[in-house]
Amino acid sequence: SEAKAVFCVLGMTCAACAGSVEKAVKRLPGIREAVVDVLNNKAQVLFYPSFVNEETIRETIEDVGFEATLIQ
Ligand code: 9UX
Repeated sequence: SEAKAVFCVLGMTCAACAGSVEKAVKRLPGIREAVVDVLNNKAQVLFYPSFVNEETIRETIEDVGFEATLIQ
């Protein structure tokens, strides 16, 4: 079944930052949806836990160049 994770993402300063985070997360296996809000420094991700987990998603966001913390 589906799970939801919300991350605080620091360092995004324009809409293209959010776009690159969304694109990278959506490339992972097991992602249902990723929505990144640059104004509120949030990334909300729906995923299938048998394919991917919160830590892999968090590290993927960091690999794009932003500090990410799981908040929910
Ligand atoms: Mo905007 Mo973000 O020009 O990494 S893309 S600041």
